[in-house]
Amino acid sequence: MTIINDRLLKALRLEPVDRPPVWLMRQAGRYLPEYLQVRAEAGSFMDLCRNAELASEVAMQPLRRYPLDASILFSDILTIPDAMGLGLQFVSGEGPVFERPVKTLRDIEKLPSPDVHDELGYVMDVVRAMRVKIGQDLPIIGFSGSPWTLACYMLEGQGTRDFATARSWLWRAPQALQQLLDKLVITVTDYLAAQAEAGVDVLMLFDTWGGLLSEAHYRKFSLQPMANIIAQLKSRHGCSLPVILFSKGCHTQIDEMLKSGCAGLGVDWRISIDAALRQAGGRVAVQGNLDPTALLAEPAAIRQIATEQFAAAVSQPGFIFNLGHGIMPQVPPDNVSCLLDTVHALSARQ
Ligand code: 1CP
Repeated sequence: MTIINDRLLKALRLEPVDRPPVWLMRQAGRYLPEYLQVRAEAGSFMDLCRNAELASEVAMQPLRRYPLDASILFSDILTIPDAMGLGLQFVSGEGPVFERPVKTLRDIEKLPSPDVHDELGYVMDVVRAMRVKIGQDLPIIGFSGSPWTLACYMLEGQGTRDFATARSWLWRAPQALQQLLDKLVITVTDYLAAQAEAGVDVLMLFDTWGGLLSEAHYRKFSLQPMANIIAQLKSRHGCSLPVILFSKGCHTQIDEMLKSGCAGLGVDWRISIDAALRQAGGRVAVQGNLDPTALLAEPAAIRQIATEQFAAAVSQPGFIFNLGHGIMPQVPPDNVSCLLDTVHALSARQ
């Protein structure tokens, strides 16, 4: 079945588009009052993720407000460690916490490789419910955390500023860490393939904490596992959906990322969008990269930033307009309208 608005799919194939596709990381979420209402109705955040009707509803909310060119599965990256038995809790005001973090090599050896259809079937139910609501109008982006980013939370037990405990494994027990990453490669691959079967059109790997690593460690412990996933999606599952690879804080590694087999690279604001596009050199699409704090500015400043970003990138093939990280909960929804209206007005003038 073909998708009616196929700008994102075309950009990922580096084909010409009438205007760049636009979507925003974390476009569904706490900055929207209607999201907070549905979350309250669901009970906890995980109850929301497990409820296909409500999760598909919150995925639709930004599409009703804004002219977006893609939807994204409503779920979280931490569903995989939860399915591996770590016991995920969202403590209000503190974010995710695992009841049983990975502490020893024995814990890694004991970690089950979950059957994603059994343990994570609720995620595939959300994909199918989203497809019913979206029809063929827009592509749906499925996603997973990268093995390294998932390992960060599994070893740390929660989000922290510098993930020092997780990083200490790089030095204390690199082989055990590798064993954990190898297990995660298998589960992430199965999980993304199951999302593809359920009907998503694009896959994205969120490697939020790749930028905590040295260049050499990034290549070995973050990028290589992601490249393995991309290769195994094809070889083990015959899945050839485009994969967007987003390693936050890793723009010095773009040349290495180009070898991963990805169709698109997400970049943050530490590199200018034209430099990132130039470096990608028409080999992969580039998605990004406005600093999300720009959405806390006055409308005039938002218009100016968006205009500069757009002018720098619009003429290059494979440009996907996005933020360099997720929308923050304190962003006024009107500022998101201001950003998107500006981008659309600029597109119309092309
Ligand atoms: O309180 C609430 O209502 C929960 C807030 C929330 C939401 C809306 C969390 C908890 N996760 C999500 C949804 C989510 N998470 C999506 C789908 C929504 C969309 O994009 O429209 C996606 C793609 C994610 C991915 C995610 N979760 C990442 C990778 C991207 C990133 O932002 O860096 C990470 C690191 C997480 C972990 C996580 N889940 C939730 C929080 C608050 C966090 C961050 C924890 C930390 O600070 O370390």
